[in-house]
Amino acid sequence: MALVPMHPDDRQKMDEVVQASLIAGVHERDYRVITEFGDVRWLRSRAKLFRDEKGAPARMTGSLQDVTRRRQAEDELKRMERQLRHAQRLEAVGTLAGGVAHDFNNILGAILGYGEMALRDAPPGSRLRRDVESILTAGERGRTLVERILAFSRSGVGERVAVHVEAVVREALELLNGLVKGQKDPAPYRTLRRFILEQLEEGTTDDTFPLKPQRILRELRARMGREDILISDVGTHKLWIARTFPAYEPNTVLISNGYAAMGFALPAAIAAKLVHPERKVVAVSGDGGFLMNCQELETARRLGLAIVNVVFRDGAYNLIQWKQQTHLGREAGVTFGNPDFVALARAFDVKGYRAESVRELGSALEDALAQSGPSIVDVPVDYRENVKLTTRLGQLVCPI
Ligand SMILES: Cc1ncc(C[n+]2csc(CCOP(=O)(O)OP(=O)(O)O)c2C)c(N)n1
Ligand SMILES: [Mg+2]
Repeated sequence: MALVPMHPDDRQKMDEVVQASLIAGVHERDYRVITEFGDVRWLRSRAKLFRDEKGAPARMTGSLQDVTRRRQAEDELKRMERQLRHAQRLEAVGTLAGGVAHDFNNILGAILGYGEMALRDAPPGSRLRRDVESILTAGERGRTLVERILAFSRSGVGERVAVHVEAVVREALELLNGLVKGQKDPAPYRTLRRFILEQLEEGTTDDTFPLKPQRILRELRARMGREDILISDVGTHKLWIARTFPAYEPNTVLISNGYAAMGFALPAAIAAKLVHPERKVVAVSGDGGFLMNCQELETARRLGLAIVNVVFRDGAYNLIQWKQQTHLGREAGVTFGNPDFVALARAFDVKGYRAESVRELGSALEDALAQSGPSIVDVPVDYRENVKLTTRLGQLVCPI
């Protein structure tokens, strides 16, 4: 071993390894050598001991492999891991510092903002003025510090620009005033209100069967209190409700708009009743939408929620049917058969009513509204007056 130009730092350890292998019989160890050009290279020594017949060490045979590249790659990997850990620690410190600095910046905002306002009222030369100025100077120093911390954490602070809010608000008000000029006239709103009431009134005298939407809604409105809640599903019935059913208090007529998901009314009514158990809650659905979520009758019954489900029954997806007729002059795939809704109610062990006349509708609603659990009121509807609704509304929307 002495002949090998071994790195002096590895010599002692290698001697120990060789000594130990005299007992163990083998060794494997990496060590460094210094070449004639002064480079350091890594060698892997693997050796096996052979003994004579008396068991004394006779010779050692083995191999030396240059593993410099592999060792360098391993060292590089370790160095990079150390660097990564260091960077992660710095990142964490930066994030923490950035968070603290942002909070502190907000606090300083209040100190400097109120300080500046206080300075306006502080008489020149007064002690108050000097004190406030000292606060502001300290605050400004704090802000410089915060900016440095934010720069360190690489999250900049927004530039402070004085905004004269009063001027902006005044200008906006003037603009708005100009826009709403002439709109303050309540006449168009009176017209709309009159239209809504007229539509409902029309229902008063119309006893034809199947019932017209206005008539059904009038019967319903007459039996519901101002704070009671009506929830509409999606379909033609919704248009009639949205346009003609008066709401007296906020959030008492809830309608599935936007994506307008059918099947909304019953689950929404369950929620409404849970929130307002003291109010009456009515869910109005078309037959199509009601059949999409009628399994929730079980939920309503289990929770003991008095919800009246008025089902506008026309055996069709009327809103779609109406559109097809208007745009194409024909229809396809929009009619369907219904179950017996009274029997369906019985199957869920809830109350079921069928209105075969206006009078029956009135008494069914009264009875249903007095129940302590959920119910279905099946109402055959005649949608032939839909066109009347849109024509009249078309004339009405323009003046507003
Ligand atoms: C989940 C869902 N599917 C489809 C539609 C599209 N859509 C809107 S209204 C409507 C027909 C509604 O029929 P119905 O519930 O019987 O009410 P009606 O129009 O007959 O009053 C359909 C299919 C929708 N809004 N939501
Ligand atoms: Mg329908």
